[in-house]
Amino acid sequence: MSDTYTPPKVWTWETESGGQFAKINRPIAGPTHEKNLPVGEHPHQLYSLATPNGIKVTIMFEELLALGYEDAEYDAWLIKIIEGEQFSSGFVSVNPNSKIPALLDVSTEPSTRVFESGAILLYLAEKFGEFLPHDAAQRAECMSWLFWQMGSAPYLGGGFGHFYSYAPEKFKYPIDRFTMEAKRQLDVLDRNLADRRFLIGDAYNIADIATYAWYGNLVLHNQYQAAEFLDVNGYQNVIRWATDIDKRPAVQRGRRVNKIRGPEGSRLAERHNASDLD
Ligand SMILES: N[C@@H](CCC(=O)N[C@@H](CS)C(=O)NCC(=O)O)C(=O)O
Repeated sequence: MSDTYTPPKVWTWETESGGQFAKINRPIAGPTHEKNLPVGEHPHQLYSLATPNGIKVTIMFEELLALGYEDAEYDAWLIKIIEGEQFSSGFVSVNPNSKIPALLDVSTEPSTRVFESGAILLYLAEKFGEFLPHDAAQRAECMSWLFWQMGSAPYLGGGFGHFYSYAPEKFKYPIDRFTMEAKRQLDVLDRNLADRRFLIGDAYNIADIATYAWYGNLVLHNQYQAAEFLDVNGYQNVIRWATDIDKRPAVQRGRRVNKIRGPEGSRLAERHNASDLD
């Protein structure tokens, strides 16, 4: 093996690690600058970006609105993570972990902050009584897949995606390590979906929304330009499930919110009214 590294006794933060996120990565938490977040007129203030974690929440809002819940209206403010906007004092007060998505529900007194995409999905599902089974066994299965997604995707994104796509130099060891895991996860999903339409059976719910945002993107939208490398066609049940979800009007709307890259018509930097998407 070439280019081996002998770690020092104590790691120190000396140089940028390279790569597109090098400028924003820091080994410390907390705000870097004072700036308040904007607040619009709707009950829900979302601070986000259309990454896989971000679109989970915009899809959920659009699904709730599609069901007719007018009080699921939301303002979606753009947070440019590449410019470090997640480190403003305002953002940190909503999410001390400085990562999108972050939600402020201003319809409660006092306002309720929610961070972590899985927690936001659960909060909204409970608030509106939708996309979360009432039956205890079904609910447990839904939670299991939701938490499976939350625990698994960091290996796909922070592991596979980082070393295969973002790292300035490519090394076989981490790419092999995380490709193995990404493919294993796809196989877990594929086997589960062999005899189920959605992750827990016939009903679409927050576990599907969360999991589609990552694994649907991977198999249908060539996330990390890795569809061929991962041979995603080997996971036909995942492709069938993701295609079904991808066609939903609310999913198509939610995917466009806070999106700043891609063809015009596929992106909407901020969303403050339903008509912004029409
Ligand atoms: N577990 C978190 C992960 C959120 C996350 O990693 N967000 C990324 C974008 S997808 C981010 O904000 N990165 C900015 C940073 O790391 O500074 C969640 O699901 O909400």
